[in-house]
Amino acid sequence: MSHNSPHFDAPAYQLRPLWMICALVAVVFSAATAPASAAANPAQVVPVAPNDSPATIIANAANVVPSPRQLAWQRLERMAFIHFGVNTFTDREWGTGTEDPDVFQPAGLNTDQWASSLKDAGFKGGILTAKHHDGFLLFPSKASAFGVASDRAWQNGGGDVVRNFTDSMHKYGLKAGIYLSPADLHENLSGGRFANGSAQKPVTIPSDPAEVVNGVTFQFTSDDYNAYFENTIYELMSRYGSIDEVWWDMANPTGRTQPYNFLDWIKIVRTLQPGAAMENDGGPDIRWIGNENGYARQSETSVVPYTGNAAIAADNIVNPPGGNGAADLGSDSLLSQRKSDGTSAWNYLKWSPGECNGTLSARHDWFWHANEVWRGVPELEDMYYASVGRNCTMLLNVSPNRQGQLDQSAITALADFNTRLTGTFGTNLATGATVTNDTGTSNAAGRTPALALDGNLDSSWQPTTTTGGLVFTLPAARTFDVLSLQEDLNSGQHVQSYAVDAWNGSAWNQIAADTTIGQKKLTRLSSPVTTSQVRLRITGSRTAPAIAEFGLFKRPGGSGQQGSITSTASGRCVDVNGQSTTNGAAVQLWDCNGGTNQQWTVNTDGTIVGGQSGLCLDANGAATTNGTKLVLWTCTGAADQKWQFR
Ligand code: FUL
Repeated sequence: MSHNSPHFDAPAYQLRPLWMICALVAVVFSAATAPASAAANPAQVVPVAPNDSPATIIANAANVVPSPRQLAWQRLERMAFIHFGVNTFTDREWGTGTEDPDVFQPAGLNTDQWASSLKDAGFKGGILTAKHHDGFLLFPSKASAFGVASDRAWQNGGGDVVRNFTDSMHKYGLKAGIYLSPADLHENLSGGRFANGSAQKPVTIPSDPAEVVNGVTFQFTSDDYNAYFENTIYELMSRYGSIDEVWWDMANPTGRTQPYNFLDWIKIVRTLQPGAAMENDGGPDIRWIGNENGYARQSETSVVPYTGNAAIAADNIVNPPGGNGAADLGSDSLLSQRKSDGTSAWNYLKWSPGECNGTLSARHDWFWHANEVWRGVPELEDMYYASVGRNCTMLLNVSPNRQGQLDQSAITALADFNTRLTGTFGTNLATGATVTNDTGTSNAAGRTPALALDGNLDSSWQPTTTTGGLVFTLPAARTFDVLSLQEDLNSGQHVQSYAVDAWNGSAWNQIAADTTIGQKKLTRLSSPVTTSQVRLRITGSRTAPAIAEFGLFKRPGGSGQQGSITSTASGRCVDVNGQSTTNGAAVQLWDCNGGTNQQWTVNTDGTIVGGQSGLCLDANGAATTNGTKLVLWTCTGAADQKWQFR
């Protein structure tokens, strides 16, 4: 199931009048004599002139910076996707649009439980499927009866999941986002408005004067479906307080084409929710990463080249070159690419940060299904390092069940994941270091080395040239196995290559080398390093790099995998009786409660170590017979403390 639909429709605005096409042709023919652009001022969109040299384009790429809403959004790092709707009750991933609204019966709906669980697990907000491809609306709309308003089996048609959701998110201080599928299987039914061939004609949005908020109305030229969709966007953006993200899914299971008036949709959101960041295959604010596994590229850039109209690019959607899944969206060689006539392949460069969506479900389900299996800590941790750790915002899907609640097992999975992250990132082991320029490096005025370790993402160390080094002299020898680097995005994304060295007592020893950084780059070392001096070397950058933060971290429990161990039959957790930390403590099943006596580290040497006690899971008395009890015991390295996962 792909987000990037093969039925991607050309947005209506791409149908340009003849005079514009003539003007474009004229530009192409006069390219050889067209002037190159001057050095760009920092901006979210920087035009590329046909004759700009590769060097000019790369120099200008260094001046592409995030809008304030993009910067705020990138710093969220962890968001939750929440897929909930008729599919939850019909056991489907894609619905049909013919569902009886009465199937939707979340008798125990508890959006406070969603919000509190997400907050406890370190998520900054959530995005709810207000309408998935089936077209069923989770809120009462004046524009369609297909939704909760016709659901006699739940709150007698008076329910509003979007209201419950947004109220709970705001109550817990979390961001609230809305997912809306433009493709609509219900409106695609005979007599429906999707792709019905109706004319684009002048409309006022909202259609119902009673829906007008603060006197804001829009005059658009829309066909039946666009007018319908625009009314729903207006309702969602005007009724529920602050909306922080809007997600338009380009998958289209209808098999038919319908023009999407994106520029008008974007205008409604910008007007009613100026702070909302909008996601689509290509913007306007957020770029879909190109897969649904939650993985970014190793060299993930937020500066992407596009062909299109630079003048409207900040409020427009255009697919990135080669599609969202292309291996390279921002290398110097891609940015420098020429057309066959020798002019630049691109019209503009745009700040276009990636979003990595993936599922908590190990089966890659978006909607809840019976006997759902959640990913364990190792997989979630891998996803985290491949998303947040690669300059991408993680959008992890959780699926409320038919009661309208998150399964306790899902909450436990999220909590375990968060325990692992807080256990790793709770203490920056570089804290307290003396930071100095490396030999041969000097910093720009006021951009001192200490700013790379002040915990402030808006202040940064900057050398005077495109390369340079920083030396961190730690207060004492420290052991770490994760490196963290963050650029100061206020001045863009610049770094192209860097290396990190550890002092081994007599020489610098390189322990990591990588390419881009951006909002955050995390590197897991294959084995822990103990040293009292670490050196960062920026070896390539589009302009003088600006390093906001440097961090050294240690994953708890060695390089082992940490989390709870649950019994599939009972859903209960492997637990240490009475939270004992003494030899001989009994190990048993108990309701999962997030306690450290239910945390285990599974090490590569076969030992399983209790989180609270640090003691090993042990066969009592080293017995080998049926019925032998399991206990905790001081780790001995003996065979009765070694376990194999099959
Ligand atoms: C896809 C959709 O088809 C899936 O159902 C899901 O919503 C996912 C996030 O995007 O394109």
